[in-house]
Amino acid sequence: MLSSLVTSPRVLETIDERLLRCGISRRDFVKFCSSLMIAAPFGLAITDKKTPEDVAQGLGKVIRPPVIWIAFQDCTGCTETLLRTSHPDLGDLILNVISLEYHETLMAGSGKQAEEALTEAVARYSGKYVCVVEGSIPTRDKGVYMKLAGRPAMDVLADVAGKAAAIVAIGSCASWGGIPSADPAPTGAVGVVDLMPEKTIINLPGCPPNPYTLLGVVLQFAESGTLPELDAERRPKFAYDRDIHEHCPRRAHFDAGNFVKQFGDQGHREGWCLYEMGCKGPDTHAGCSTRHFNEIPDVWPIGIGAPCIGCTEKSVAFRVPMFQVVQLHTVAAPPNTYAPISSPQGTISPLATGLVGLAAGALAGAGYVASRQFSKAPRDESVPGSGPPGGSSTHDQGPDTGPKP
Ligand code: FSX
Ligand code: SF4
Ligand code: F3S
Repeated sequence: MLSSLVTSPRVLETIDERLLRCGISRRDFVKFCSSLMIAAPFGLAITDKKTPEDVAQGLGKVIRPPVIWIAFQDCTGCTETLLRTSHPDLGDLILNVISLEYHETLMAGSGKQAEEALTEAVARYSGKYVCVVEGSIPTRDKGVYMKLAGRPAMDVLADVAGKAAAIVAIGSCASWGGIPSADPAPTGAVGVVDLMPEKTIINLPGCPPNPYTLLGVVLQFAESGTLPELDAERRPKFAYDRDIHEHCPRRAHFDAGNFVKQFGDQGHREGWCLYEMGCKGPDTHAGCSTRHFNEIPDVWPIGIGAPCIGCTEKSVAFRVPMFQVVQLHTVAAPPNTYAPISSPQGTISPLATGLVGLAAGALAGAGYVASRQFSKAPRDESVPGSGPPGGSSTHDQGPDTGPKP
């Protein structure tokens, strides 16, 4: 992979020229294009109503977009997500499709040599490159908490991102501060948009985000000079327009009222809904439920049995406690108690008639319980299911047997 950084020629090549020079087969490139289409199925000009071969043909003629990647307060997970593909060849291919001019984690040079490489790349492609920013920027005490070559991160950002044609803030840290901005935010960490709101910035939050979203945005920009449609948080709609809950494989369990009550319990082992364990899926816009990580089916938080923490949402991740149950805004809370599907048959007697009356009463009672199920939480009567699992919420009170006196 490092070869991609070391052997960048002075004149930018088309993607086809580069792939030919590096001996990458057409077949591999077409496979890559189909992955791109699966990951970005809606709204991308480059993938709209085309076959993978069409996309490969169009993209092959595109000049490899110069990308300068700078990193601040982060865990490097955003870089890892780009390269940690299940097939090493794919990571290599990604670095051949874009022209990565500077990336301090991946490049061989360091110190003065690396600084010169950055200065040179910014000067050579000024106004033409895509600047990818990873990590949040410390602002407290004049940004003294992070310096690169003696300059505060804020100054490096202003210089490098300031001369870019477009800026991609990759990850939640660069989008809005992420983990470093969690209370008490000791470094005054913020996202790129907080420091340069007037610039062309696309936010790709996620901790980490899906790498194909980055590739989709960068390649569309390189091909047509356009950007995908963005939402109010400057996230591309094609990747963030639905919530996790809408397409979650555990949704049937949510609707049926099958909730995990405790990590490791029978429901957890059987893949039941993680709502009561604090899953933020109903409040989180992201494509993870349909586009998993590392190209491995089921590799995503809920897929491996962990609740979604809402990592793409500025107001949720690292703000709302991880196991706190969220309010439901768009869907009705399912009941934990259902009316029986079949009822006993037999001759009708005055006693049975009386029982029917009782059953009707019980059903009405069950409906009442269901409607009250999520409003019995200790903290806020109006918040469905609020209160941490394991606390005094409904699920640790044993089976519901009807309205309590
Ligand atoms: Fe932040 Fe990226 Fe989370 Fe880490 O570097 S978005 S901490 S996964 O990786 O910036
Ligand atoms: Fe899936 Fe979470 Fe919704 Fe349950 S609450 S269906 S686990 S997204
Ligand atoms: Fe993040 Fe939730 Fe997806 S935690 S990775 S948005 S499942």
